[in-house]
Amino acid sequence: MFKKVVIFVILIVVVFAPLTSAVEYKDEYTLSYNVGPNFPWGIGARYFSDLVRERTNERINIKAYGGSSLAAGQQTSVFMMVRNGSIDMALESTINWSPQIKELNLFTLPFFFNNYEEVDAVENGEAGQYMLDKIERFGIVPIGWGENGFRQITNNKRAIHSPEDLSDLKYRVVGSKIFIEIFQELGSNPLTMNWGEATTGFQQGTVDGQENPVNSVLIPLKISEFHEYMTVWDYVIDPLLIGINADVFNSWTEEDQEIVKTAAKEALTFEKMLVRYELDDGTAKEYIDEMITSGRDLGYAEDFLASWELEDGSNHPYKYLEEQGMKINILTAEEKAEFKAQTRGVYDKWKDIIGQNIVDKAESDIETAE
Ligand code: X2X
Repeated sequence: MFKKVVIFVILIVVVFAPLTSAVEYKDEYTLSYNVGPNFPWGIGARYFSDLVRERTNERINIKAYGGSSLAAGQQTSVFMMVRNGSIDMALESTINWSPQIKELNLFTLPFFFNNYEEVDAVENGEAGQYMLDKIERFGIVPIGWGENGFRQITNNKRAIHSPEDLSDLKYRVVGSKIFIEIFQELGSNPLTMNWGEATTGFQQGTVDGQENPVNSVLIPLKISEFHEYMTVWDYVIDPLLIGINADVFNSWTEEDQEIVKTAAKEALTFEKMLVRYELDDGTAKEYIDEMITSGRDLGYAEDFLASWELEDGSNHPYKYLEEQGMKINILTAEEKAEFKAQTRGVYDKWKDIIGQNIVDKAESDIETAE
């Protein structure tokens, strides 16, 4: 009997050992992001991959590719490529994934979000969870929220105070339907372009203007070289997400999955604070300044801040752009109300497309957090 048990145990070990040992790891994993390495997305991607490499003792090596180059610049194709495994993971704007995950258009409902507290409440609340679950059902494991920021408009013709000021201007927008509809409803002429073509469009004057967040894109892009006017209207918020192909994620040990998740949270909090630097109530600056002096080498983030330092050594995004020759106007409450009223049709239409249930969830997330 004893002999039989021993043989049985040996058999079990021999047959199942290959299944229980970890699946082979790849030498390198690809991560896609849109825009360049010196932009906060690039900095976030680098910080994330550094943390993962260190904490997994180089078991997981992530190589980040900017400019959506893994998708030949087609930023709205990245979701499908992570899904089918041709890219392992992405640090991506919710706008670029919104053609596939319609709920992500919640962030682009015109004038829905009023401040960062509301954005955080929705990301960390039921509405945010609903979106993450939906992404996961598509075979991508989302592991944390970062940020591109509230998107502002710039152009080379005039300051924008009312929808009429926009009416004869050509605007570059991302290839996502809701953007086209918002600009059309405002009487303007939107043109869809991938980010990779947009700068050429500004240089050659194919378009008069564009919309993007300040710290995250406009400052590192040096928008003042193309456009003289910026209008702060905070009309939509643009979060980022890190999402990993589910087969890749599941090929890692549980311990490594936890390391990757924690690294994403830390790197994305850092990235989020960088894009809110001097645009919030002071929390972001305090956080970043403390991190930079904490001993860890975050030289790439220091270089980013140094690239838009004012003469007195401080950083302020609007003052900096003004020093670069831009004219900046922040919409008054009355001016904003006019834009909000004029885009109400898009809001109502998209509320139905996104789903009333998720809009309700978002509203209650915001109320609960207050
Ligand atoms: O294309 C844009 O405008 C950008 C860089 O903000 C996004 O990827 C959404």
